[in-house]
Amino acid sequence: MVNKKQNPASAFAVLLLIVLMQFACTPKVPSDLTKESIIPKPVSVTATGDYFSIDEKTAIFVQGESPELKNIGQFLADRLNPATGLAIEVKAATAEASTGIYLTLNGTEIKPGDESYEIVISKKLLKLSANSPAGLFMGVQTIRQLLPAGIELASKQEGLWQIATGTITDAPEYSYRGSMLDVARHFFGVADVKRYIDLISYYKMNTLHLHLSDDQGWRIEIKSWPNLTTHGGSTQVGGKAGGFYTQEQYSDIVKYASDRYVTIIPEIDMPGHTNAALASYAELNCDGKARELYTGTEVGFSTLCTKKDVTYKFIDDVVRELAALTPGPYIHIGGDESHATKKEDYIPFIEKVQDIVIANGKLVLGWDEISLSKLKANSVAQYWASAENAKRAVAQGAKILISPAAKTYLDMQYDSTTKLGLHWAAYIEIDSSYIWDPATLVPGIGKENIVGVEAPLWSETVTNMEEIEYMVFPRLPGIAEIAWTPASSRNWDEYKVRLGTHGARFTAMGIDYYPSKQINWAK
Ligand code: NGO
Repeated sequence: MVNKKQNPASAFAVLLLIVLMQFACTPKVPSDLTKESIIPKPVSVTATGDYFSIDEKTAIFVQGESPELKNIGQFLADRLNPATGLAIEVKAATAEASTGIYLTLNGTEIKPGDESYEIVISKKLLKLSANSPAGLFMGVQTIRQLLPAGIELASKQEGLWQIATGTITDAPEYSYRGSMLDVARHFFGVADVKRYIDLISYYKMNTLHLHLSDDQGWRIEIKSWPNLTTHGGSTQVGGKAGGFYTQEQYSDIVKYASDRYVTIIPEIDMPGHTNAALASYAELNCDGKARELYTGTEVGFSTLCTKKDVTYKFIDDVVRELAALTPGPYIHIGGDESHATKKEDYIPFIEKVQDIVIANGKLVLGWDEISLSKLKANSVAQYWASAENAKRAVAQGAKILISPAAKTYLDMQYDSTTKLGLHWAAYIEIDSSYIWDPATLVPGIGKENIVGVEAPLWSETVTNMEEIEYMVFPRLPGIAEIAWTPASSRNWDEYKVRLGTHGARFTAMGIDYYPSKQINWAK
């Protein structure tokens, strides 16, 4: 037997190699919470340099027996279980939890509209607290973004599920943060709308405005005027079959949204953009003759007959049925581009419709043209094109929803090579859609006049979910951040790095996004 003499130098090299290999094989441990790429950017993040692990011992504890809190806990468990392969359970906690994930309300008084939250992460406990269930939900969306992108995949992934320790304190700048989906030009079914709700709420948007009627289609069942959908909903741009939501389907969308703390705002556009209604009921036309269905993309040729009593009976029926389906405060009455309505008819029409909406227990939201009429102080004008209109609304004491076409219209092309979309307002690349501040956009309209920010997606050119996603991502996360994060904490050079890391999240979520060259995308 040969007694091999150990060479101390080679023994040291082997040892070093073992140590290095271990280091290389250990997945990267997150240890600095301030380096996480959270969108929208939270108000404050501090780090304590350690990490919290989700593993087979982890449970989600929710304070007390509240079914609403349990649902939020279950929402989180359902997001964590597929990729981790764990079976994390949601348990009612009678006392403050000391390990695992703990969801709790502060104090005894719930403040319903308060979306602020705090997450305190230590080695053994991740504690999420808020003043309302909505705040807890916002915090849950942050927790998802603190884990590796693979957490969004539907099947079990190998890996360690760790979150850096520290504290996140957060609250939104604006209370209305939303997007609009035009389901009238092209119809999108319930499953697509639900996915859209999931995608916008991931970025803490809390409002989805549905553009339910236009020249090309009427998309919501109105039981007292059934032809609106059977005839008026039968087609869409391009001439293919359209579609509509039954009231039961619509309520299902409203409930799905509300479980994600998203309010649905229904829009019935009038007096213009009404060809589908005018084709469905002859009596809504001044000449008493029904119009042909329309499948083109021109605007500004149709108008309800503002002088007939039946028009207001029609509107009252529609608003009453819609209000009954709508837990949110607003009914959107459109009011844009009524080029076929005389101004002297338009002005009293909008005032009458405003009264009808209020009599049905709701508040008015309308495109900025409605400021030509006398607005109630609790009505809201949606600024899309005319600063003059928006200023006139503010002068009347009304509030503004900020949706400038040249910044927030998600149907605008990224550049001249984009295959979908329009460019009448601008080409909007990612930097342009991010670098602006709602509170300084229009001189004379400040934060105190603004309810929030909305990014509309019009669908003249957009026909399916992949196309929706391509136009909406990656601009929507930036608009969501503009609405959530104060302008003083936002900076394009820093944001574009954070957005780049979300490329891996988009991929994991199956989002078909526009891979802008302005961003260095994580795969
Ligand atoms: C305009 C018009 C819509 C178009 C959209 C296309 C408003 C408020 N009215 O915005 O009918 O679909 O542009 O970008």
